Amino acid sequence: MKTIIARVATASLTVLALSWLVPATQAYIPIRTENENLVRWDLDEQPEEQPNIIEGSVEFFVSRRGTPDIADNGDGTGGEFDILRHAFRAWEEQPATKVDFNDLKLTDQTAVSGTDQTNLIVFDENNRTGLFPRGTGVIALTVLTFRHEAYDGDLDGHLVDADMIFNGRDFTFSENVIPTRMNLMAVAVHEVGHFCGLDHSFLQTTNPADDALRLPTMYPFIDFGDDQQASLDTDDIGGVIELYPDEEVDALFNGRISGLVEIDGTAAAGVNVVAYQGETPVVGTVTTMDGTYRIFGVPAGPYFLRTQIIAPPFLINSLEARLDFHSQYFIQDAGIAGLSTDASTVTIAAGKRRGNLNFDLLPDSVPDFFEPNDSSAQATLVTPNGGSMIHQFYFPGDEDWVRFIAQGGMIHEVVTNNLDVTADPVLELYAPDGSLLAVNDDIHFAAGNLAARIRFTPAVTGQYSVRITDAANFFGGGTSFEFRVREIGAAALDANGDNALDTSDLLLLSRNWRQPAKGGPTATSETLLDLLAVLHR
Ligand SMILES: [Ca+2]
Ligand SMILES: [Ca+2]
Ligand SMILES: [Ca+2]
Ligand SMILES: [Ca+2]
Ligand SMILES: [Zn+2]
Repeated sequence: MKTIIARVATASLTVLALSWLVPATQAYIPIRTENENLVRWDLDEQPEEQPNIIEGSVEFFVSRRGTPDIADNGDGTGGEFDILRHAFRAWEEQPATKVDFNDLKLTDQTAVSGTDQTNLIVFDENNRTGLFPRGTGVIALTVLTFRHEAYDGDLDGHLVDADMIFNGRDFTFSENVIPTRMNLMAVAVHEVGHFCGLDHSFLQTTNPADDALRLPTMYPFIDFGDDQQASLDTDDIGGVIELYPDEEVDALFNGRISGLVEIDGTAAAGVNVVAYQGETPVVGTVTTMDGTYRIFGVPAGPYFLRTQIIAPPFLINSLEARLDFHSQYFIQDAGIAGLSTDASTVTIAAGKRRGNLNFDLLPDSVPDFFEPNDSSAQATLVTPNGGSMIHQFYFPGDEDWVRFIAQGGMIHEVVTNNLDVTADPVLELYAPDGSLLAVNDDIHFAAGNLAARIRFTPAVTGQYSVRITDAANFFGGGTSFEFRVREIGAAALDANGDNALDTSDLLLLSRNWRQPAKGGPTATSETLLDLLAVLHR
């Protein structure tokens, strides 16, 4: 019998605590061995070598006791058992990945062991596993045990055991979304991501639907009654494709991106590289020790690539994060700010690989191209609907000024996004005559979204200015964020007057169209088409 030399990695899911919720951008990260090989199941392994892989499927057992929180049929069907089935299915049903799981089997076993080669799922109601000390806040844990060999060892990183333990003592799990309970599906889909070999991802952006943060499944925090992590994002899917690609299917939909990141000419590990469509981060990853990165599962289409500073090291035990750089931007000839060549549009075609997409970044001790921009006289001129600028505060009390020409009668938005670790920007908007028009600190503080946003409709065309400061006067590495000026559309189409154009305006206008007010202007079908065009721009 073969001796298993194993390393153990644990990854936990923690209750979302606002004081901890430091918005930072980070993308999917596969767990790696110290030799940087991927930690994953070898689906080709035979049962005599690896008893929990049977004909290419990973086998797992669930303690017959389940959880008392959710009613089931008593025979391993219904309730929590079906939720766990669906959680595994959420990953294996992704077409571009080969990862596959057997249907769950029931067991009387409740003892967790990383060396028994039995993948066990158990709800721990009294901390008999010893994994949940009082006050831990940890909702669930996945303990991975994998082989450890020399760098070129064929077996380095092969998973041999994965156990998933839910903290049933401190948390009540629910089948539905209940504000005081943990949605079991959301927690389980996250844990199955670890079971596959994925680490946490911090990719986040403002969700236009409710101004809360939109998070991938592998985000390490979850709140009571929140089920958004039950459905996989493109970022999660990119991770599982890297681990278990179905090359043929993947090539039908997705391309891949790779390159090298250097800071001041030196290879940089632990730097986030993220592919954006428009202003939305879609998928990304983190550079390895030699500064290279590979992003899998990039849906065909045009992208901007950006480097981002990743989350604070206390949240990441596997990587030395680089926090001391900024992406490069440049000022075009006309004095208008633009993206630098490191963020030119990259078009990804299905089945194709784009290599050598390299970054040479400046250390953050070098002020970015927009500095000095510390007064309205030094404000950087930008065009609405241009790319995002990445700003950072360089000294205590640093302020960044931006100016732009806004057309009268058009709704505009000045907005920050993708805040780094300690950034908490505040926006002040000034009229052409220098008077203060509006101030905003946080889009949605209660939901943990510290980004700032102001929407307004200028009566007349003119030059408006924005002063950006940090709410806590923080500066240096970790205070970067994106800033953008958008022209949203004509205020005349904003039927409900909320400075946004969306389907509620469409509904109001279409109602007007069907029932024109007597003697008033009649909206035409042409107007509706115009509105649709604006909405989909
Ligand atoms: Ca086990
Ligand atoms: Ca400044
Ligand atoms: Ca803020
Ligand atoms: Ca509206
Ligand atoms: Zn986790």
